[in-house]
Amino acid sequence: MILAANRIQELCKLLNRMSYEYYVLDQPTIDDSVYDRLYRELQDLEAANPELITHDSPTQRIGAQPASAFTSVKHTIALYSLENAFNNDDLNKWQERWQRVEDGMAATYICELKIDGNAMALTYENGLLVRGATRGDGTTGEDITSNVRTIRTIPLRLNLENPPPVVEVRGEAFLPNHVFDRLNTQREAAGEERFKNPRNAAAGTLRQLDSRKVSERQLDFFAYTVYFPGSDLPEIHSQVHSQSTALEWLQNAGFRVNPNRKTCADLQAVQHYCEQWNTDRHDLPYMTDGVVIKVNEFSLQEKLGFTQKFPRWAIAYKYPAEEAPTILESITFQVGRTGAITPVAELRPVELAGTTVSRATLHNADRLLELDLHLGDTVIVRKAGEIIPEVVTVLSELRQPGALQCKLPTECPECQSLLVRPEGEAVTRCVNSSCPAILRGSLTHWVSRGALDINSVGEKLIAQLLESGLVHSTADLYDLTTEQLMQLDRTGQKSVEKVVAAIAASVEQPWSRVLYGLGIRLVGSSNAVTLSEAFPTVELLANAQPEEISAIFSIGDEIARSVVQWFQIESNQVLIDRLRSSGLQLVGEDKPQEIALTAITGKTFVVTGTLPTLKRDEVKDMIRKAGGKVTDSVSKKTDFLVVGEDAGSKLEKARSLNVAILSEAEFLELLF
Ligand code: 3BD
Repeated sequence: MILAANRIQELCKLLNRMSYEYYVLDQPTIDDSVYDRLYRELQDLEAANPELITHDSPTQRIGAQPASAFTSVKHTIALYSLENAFNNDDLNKWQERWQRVEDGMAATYICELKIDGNAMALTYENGLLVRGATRGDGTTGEDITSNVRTIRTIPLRLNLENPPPVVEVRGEAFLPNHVFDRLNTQREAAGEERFKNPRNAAAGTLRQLDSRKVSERQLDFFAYTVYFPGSDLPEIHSQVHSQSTALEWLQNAGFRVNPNRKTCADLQAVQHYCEQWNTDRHDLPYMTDGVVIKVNEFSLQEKLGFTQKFPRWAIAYKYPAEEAPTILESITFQVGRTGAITPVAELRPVELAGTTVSRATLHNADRLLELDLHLGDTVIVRKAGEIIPEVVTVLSELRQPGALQCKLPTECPECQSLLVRPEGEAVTRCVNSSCPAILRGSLTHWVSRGALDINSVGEKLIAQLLESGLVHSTADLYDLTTEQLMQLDRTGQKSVEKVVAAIAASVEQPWSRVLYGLGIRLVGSSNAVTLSEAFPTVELLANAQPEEISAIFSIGDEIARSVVQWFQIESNQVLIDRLRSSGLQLVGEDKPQEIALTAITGKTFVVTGTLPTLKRDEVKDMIRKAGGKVTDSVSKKTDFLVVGEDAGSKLEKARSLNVAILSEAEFLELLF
């Protein structure tokens, strides 16, 4: 019995330490599988000796029975609210105000990220977590101890030798963004309503009556306040005399404390911190909606005291709202250069994150249908960081009776041809290759910086060229004359000559840029570089099988299919021919010479078996670089089989088809 008691105690201590290292420090020192085994040993010992189960055992994080309701609890120390500041001016006024009350004392500030979660109060008695409660109205909250116990970053026992008799800890419980995203994906799949934001999802989770469900949600907690009520503890008060030392104490006791806090010597440094985190916060794995600024020294905090609602020594600097309600006035449908139809919400203008927003994307047809928008609806728009404004939700409760439902058009708004929605895709497309909108998009893309980079051809000129009928395809750009351009409403001969010269100069742009400029779906600038290196001429790419394309590292099946489909379209083949006649680079930069010199150009290879010195991938790379093709299987079209040891069925097939067979040495001879 003594043995079991000892072992249980040691296991609890060890497992709690491992859990702390894993969850709070994010630095596990022992493998998960070891944890699992020791955990199971503890479970077995506790099952055999239920009287030895302790309150801080890691097996006791999840309650056995769902609660039937939460009881309310009165906070012995009220949770205050925070005054809000929305700009530097508000911060200056706040400083002036508190300095009028208590000037002359040296003060520093501490800035903490304002976690957008749910405020909690935790009580520890003799080091053990005995209660967890919601903030409620600040005076009375709900006892959610069983749920709080499931949060892995909240210690069940303080990590201290001699804990004070009573410790009250306050902090913010929150749901990390990736957990929120996954949760919403799951809810959507199950036909349940999405949570609006991580804070609501965390609140909903904390009010769950079944703590087993809470445990699955992976809530997290940042601690920011500690009280030692009821007793005078000189040794503690000499150690904890400011907000920054309090946070250190919390960290030592085993809590997760936000690492991005900063002490600031003056308000200017505070303002700089706020500015910096206004951008940097978008890279954090959790939501923050501002900064809490506190006078650091407790002695000064005590002198300043509280108003009816707020501490005078703290203020919340709130970032401009990123979401706001507004009215949906209409929907327009934009046609992109790939023909994709993007519904755009035209909105009553609203101030958001420092700019006026009057349009927001609805992304695609699916999203439009999902939101079930009606004209005049009240919608919530969001603009976060550099992100394009988007419609997040609709407040359908506020819908006017008889409001018209927004539907997807069946015809292209620009060319009236019938729209197509491929099975299983969220996107509806116009597939008319001479649709003016697609043409406009294609031209804009062609002249863009990453593609042919023809700076002097802008949106306005493109519109003129299309309207006048001078241009029907990107290839037409290269046939434009000064005289034709002079007919357009342009400034003068000089600028027209500049345009013609710029277009003419663009024929020197490398093959990779031309390929990118073609605007093939999924072929962005880096895929274009990869493809142009693997397929040094347009013929090689145009004649490639999807497997040959997807065999290239970093090029997937879908990209390969998109490329093959593009080259199958006759108008695209005509385009390539015309670009070639205009002198555009459809061949890799210094490849022509190299290709002319080898017997590999245009030939199809299969590589099999273990080669004496080279890796198969190296050989394939060399073949592609020399203008040859590589495929996976031997067929009548195969010109050469490069073989090593243990070749197998490919060698037999090559023999039966009379395909030339090369050893590594023979291959190298052919190459050089
Ligand atoms: C945070 C008050 C004081 C102790 C009062 C200064 C208002 C929510 O990260 N410090 C923080 C955070 C919140 C805080 C204080 N420090 N109060 C703090 C806070 N780092 N979010 N809050 N709260 C907590 C609130 N909650 C719901 C409804 C009304 N007010």
